[in-house]
Amino acid sequence: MPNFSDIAGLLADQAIELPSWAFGNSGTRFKVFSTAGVPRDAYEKIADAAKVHELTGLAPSVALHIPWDRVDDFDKLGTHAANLGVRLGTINTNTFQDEDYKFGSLTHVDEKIRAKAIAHMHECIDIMGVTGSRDLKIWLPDGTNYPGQGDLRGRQDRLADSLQQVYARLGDEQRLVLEYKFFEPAFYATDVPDWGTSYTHCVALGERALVCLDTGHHAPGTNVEFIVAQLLRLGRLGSFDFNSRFYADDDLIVGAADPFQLFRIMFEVVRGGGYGPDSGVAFMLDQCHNVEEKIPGQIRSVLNVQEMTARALLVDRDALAEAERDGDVLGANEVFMDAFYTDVRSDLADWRTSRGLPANPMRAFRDSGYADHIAAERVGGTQAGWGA
Ligand code: AOS
Ligand code: ZN
Ligand code: ZN
Repeated sequence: MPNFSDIAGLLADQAIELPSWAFGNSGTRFKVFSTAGVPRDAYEKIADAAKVHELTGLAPSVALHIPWDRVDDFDKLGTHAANLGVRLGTINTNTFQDEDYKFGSLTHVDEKIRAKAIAHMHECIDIMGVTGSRDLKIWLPDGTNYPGQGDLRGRQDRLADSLQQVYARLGDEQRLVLEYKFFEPAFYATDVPDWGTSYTHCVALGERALVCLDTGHHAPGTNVEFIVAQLLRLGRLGSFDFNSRFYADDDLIVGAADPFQLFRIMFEVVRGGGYGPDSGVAFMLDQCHNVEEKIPGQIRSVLNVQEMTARALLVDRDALAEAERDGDVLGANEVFMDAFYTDVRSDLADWRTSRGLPANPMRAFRDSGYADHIAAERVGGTQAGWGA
């Protein structure tokens, strides 16, 4: 098995984008709990995200959600981010919080509402022009709750047409990433339920349309790393929304529910050429911290991704290939598991120290006084949350 020193250099390539909404209040349909010091606007969300990057060196960009993060001057927001050592990343569209979208957005039968959804996405692309963002991320709430409620085929046809109109607006350096989800908020049929549907639409659109894989958006038991391998093989894996789940779209801290799955996913990423600055794969978190502290929740998340990436990089690929060729089932499995069971935590602490980062970012955050500082400072105004 390689030594940690053999892979240490590769860890410098890791960049995980933080979602602005992770710093706001969030909850379930039962209750949204509030937290002291929660950001009141996009500027404060970016400040919190920058703190995560300062302590971990792993999170150089922040994804925005429109309209939640709409500001008067995106140029100014970009400068604010740069001053804090981060940049603005993916722009997420939102067609799920408007009365008009009750029966769909890009798939709607009413041409006026469909045009409104397309116009929203065009506005997001215009914002990308100012923020310098590469990716427009589309997740749709579209779908139906009862058989017969909508014409499944007609909805696909309208979706294809709408996506084409959105895609046509992209600049040469910009990309569209289409996220899939098998259920919720629609419970019978979702219009982009799986990677195959997303892939089919992306291929029809063109080279700059790619699939976004949210790790929490699959039926229980789905082999997610197989989908990773397949999309990389097809050259259409655009981005990850990382989170973890016990039951459905739980949006819990990535690697918390099933670290082994995260390891298997990162192994396929490395195996398939998806790791590294030029891979074209964007690694993002899509999480909500309902009961735990939000900034430490994000720190824990990026550290979990780093830890499983390090273990995935430690797999002895030559020994694995040999065992696979020889039909040595248990030998191959042992090579794989040896890397998974390797505790890299103290090596990672040394790696951080060598780069001028705190050995223990969780403790460094606790000791920094930042939580008390924002709790005292951010009083009044409206706390921004999921949907605010
Ligand atoms: C929804 O389930 C998706 O995961 C989206 O990525 C969504 O835009 C994001 O969770 C923010 O609400
Ligand atoms: Zn997502
Ligand atoms: Zn989701």
